Amino acid sequence: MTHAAVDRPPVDLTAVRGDFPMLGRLVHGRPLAYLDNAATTLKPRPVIEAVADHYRAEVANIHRGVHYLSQRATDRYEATRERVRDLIGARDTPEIIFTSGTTASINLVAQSWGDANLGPGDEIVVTEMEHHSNIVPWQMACRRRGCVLRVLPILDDGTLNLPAVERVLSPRTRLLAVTLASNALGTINPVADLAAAARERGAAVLVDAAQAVAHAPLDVQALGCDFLAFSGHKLYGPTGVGVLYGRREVLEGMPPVAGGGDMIRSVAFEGSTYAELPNRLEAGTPNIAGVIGLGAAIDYVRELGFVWIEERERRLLRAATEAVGAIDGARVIGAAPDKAPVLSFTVGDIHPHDLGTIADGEGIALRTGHHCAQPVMRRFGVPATARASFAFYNTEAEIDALVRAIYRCMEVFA
Ligand code: 7TS
Repeated sequence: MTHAAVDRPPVDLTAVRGDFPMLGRLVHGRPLAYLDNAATTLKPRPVIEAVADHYRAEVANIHRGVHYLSQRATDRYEATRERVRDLIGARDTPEIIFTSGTTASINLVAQSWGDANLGPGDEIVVTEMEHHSNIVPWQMACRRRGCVLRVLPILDDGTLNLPAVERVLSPRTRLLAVTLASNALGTINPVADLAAAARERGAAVLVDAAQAVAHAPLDVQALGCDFLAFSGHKLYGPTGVGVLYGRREVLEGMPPVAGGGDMIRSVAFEGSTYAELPNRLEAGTPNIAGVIGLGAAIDYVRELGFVWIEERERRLLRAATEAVGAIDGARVIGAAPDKAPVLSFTVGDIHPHDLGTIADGEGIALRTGHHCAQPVMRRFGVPATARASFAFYNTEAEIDALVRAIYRCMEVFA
């Protein structure tokens, strides 16, 4: 990767913030403090321009025209595939499959790989901190294939109960599906170790990198995973585009679940044959502009460099954890030593939705609810939390504004 600290001029935060048009807008007459980056990130100008340029001047479908524009669109689309390969350290470019997002990527594996590889009595292991999109597709696969879903529990500090790995993994484990970073707790999981334990038992490993991809460099070889999924929109890219990485040998064995254009070698009524990877798993016209926008997002992030991004976000998370943690009655949920920049909390008996509403009035975008991780809420005995999730463009002043909003809320609901 090219994110070494050496040879890089210091990053100018004001200039970086200037790259994001949304940071210039007001909400309820207040400057926007966007603290919902775990839900989706704001988009920098190069991403917006890449998408707009495609629609303004370069519209064409891919993989099918000899004409100039079609070839150009194809080149740009395929150039993003290569950028993704490089970003996550995959060996081969055809190991990168474009989908509509993390959810679609996981469902593709559950349906295609699941139906080809799972049978009655087989076990799928997930963790208690998974997003619903890394639980429900496996429950559906279990129902279809007669498998059993097993769960790796969470400890009080929001880390995984690692000694339980020996008990939960078994010779019947066919797949470990685990998130690299929790959207509700922030916890970063020791995925490489978990993957090694799963591989020892002959199980495949799927990594949900939705909450990790924007915050730290990824390396699918070092993780030792068979699959990795992420969404473009959490990496400063467009919505409606995502990635499924699959190890080539594993992808080769996966039957397509969607048939149609672009995924075939030849079609006859007697029977059809399928194209090679990656096209075999990308039926139909994809989100061309979205993929091109994702390419611009990857360039943008790598230009900033993960050294700076990690340092900046670590500082923001530390400041926010200290400031919110110091409020009387505040309870921070998720105290793992290694966290993505996510701060989940409750304050006394105040309902998180009330916190969210008061914060909204101040122009602060705060997420409240179960964060599509209801098992986590149940584990910690809360119906919901308020969640501030940070990106490198956030500021200490925005954290101060959050703290002021919490105090205001405490006054209102005293
Ligand atoms: N996995 C994790 C860990 C996530 O945080 C999310 C989305 C998904 C999967 C699904 O991603 P999608 O792009 O396919 O929807 N998480 C959140 C969130 O925390 N708030 O809104 C979406």
